[in-house]
Amino acid sequence: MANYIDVLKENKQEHLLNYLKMADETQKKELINEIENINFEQLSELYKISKRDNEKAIESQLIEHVKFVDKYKMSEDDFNKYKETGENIIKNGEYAVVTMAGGQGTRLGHNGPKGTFLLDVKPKPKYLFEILVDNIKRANEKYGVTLNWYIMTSTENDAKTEEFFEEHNYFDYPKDKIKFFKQGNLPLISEEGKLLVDENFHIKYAADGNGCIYKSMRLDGVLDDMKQKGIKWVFIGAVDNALLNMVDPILLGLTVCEGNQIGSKSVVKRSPEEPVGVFCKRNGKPGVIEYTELPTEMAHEVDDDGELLFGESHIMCNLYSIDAINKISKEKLPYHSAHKKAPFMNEKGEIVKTTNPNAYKYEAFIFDGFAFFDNISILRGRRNEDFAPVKNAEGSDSPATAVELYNNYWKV
Ligand code: UD2
Repeated sequence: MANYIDVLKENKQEHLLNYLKMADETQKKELINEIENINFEQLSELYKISKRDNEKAIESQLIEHVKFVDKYKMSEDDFNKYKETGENIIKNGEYAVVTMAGGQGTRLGHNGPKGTFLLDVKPKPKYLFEILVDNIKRANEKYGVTLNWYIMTSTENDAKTEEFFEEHNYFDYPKDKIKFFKQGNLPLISEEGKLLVDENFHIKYAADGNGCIYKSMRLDGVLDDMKQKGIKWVFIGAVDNALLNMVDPILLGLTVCEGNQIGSKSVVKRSPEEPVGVFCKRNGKPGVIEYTELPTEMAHEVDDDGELLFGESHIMCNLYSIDAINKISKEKLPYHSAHKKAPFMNEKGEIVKTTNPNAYKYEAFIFDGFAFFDNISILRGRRNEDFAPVKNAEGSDSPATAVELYNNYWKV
């Protein structure tokens, strides 16, 4: 008896044997290979996470406020000190930028990598990746450098992303200054704890979250490449912010002058329900509580001036010393589960598309890396200068809202 059959039975995944009976020889061989590579210990850990009460977990932690510096309330001396400190590092070629582009654009309804979404901005429509490359080109011009740009993709969108850059000739950016690297995957698990199979008889996996970027940077040689190039400070940002500034000497200078290894930019939360993480200290360490896990009453708590107590929003503008990334890359970040609709093939060979969430997806969150440090520098910016997310097809954080913010900022 093949030992994978025993292993499946021991781990309550014997339903996969029925798919083996249905598959043709090639599909059967591939599925057995996948079964033999399942990390069953991780599988049971992940399934336990989906049963965790996140609100209770947060209520059991000491949650305190985290200090921030408002870019528009600092003294001119401080501003100039941070600016000079940050600009010197950039001019010395010790700065690099990283874009996390492995997420799916599900909420946007865009068929393809999110960075390939065409935003109808003025004077001419631009792809999200094009907006980012223009941001880097402006910094290159200003500081007399050619910044190295590292782009994290996922198994799902890697090929299409690289094809897109080839088709657009890397937007005339020097090709040898752009390096793609891939994040990993984690299995989807049904509500009953079972692995799902797709129409091609493959076990269903999904990208393992932007928190896996640190490990991927180490395993994919990005960290070594940066060290070899003398990079000392690294910005990591999202792909879906039309006002993202990846080269902000004030954020860099503030972090260096405060003697911190990590920094991040914030904006004031728009409303208790805004789908952003909020900065705080968790058990004395810098952290972010994600919108999917922030207890409702905490989200609505206000201070004496009526301001949201948890209103300092994480907007995916994160800064690290190279040593900080190296340190986090060797740590185990927690996984978070999300209840998602996941089409799958049932044991009759039918493709099942549920109207309600039917499975759990698991991700590590980038800001959980902050917990390995005592402090973080937070620079509060302004929404209309720093944050124009493109998340939903319609309504808030949509292409329409991002286009308006972008056109107003660039006064076009
Ligand atoms: C993210 C932040 C949230 C807030 C919001 C602002 C996290 C965990 N949450 O929420 O706190 O800052 O953005 O818009 O970051 N990505 C990958 N691989 C993955 C998953 C995501 O590269 O496996 C990238 C994705 O391409 C994007 C960024 O991470 O650049 C944020 O992704 P998201 O859409 O999953 O995060 P969101 O909007 O739920």
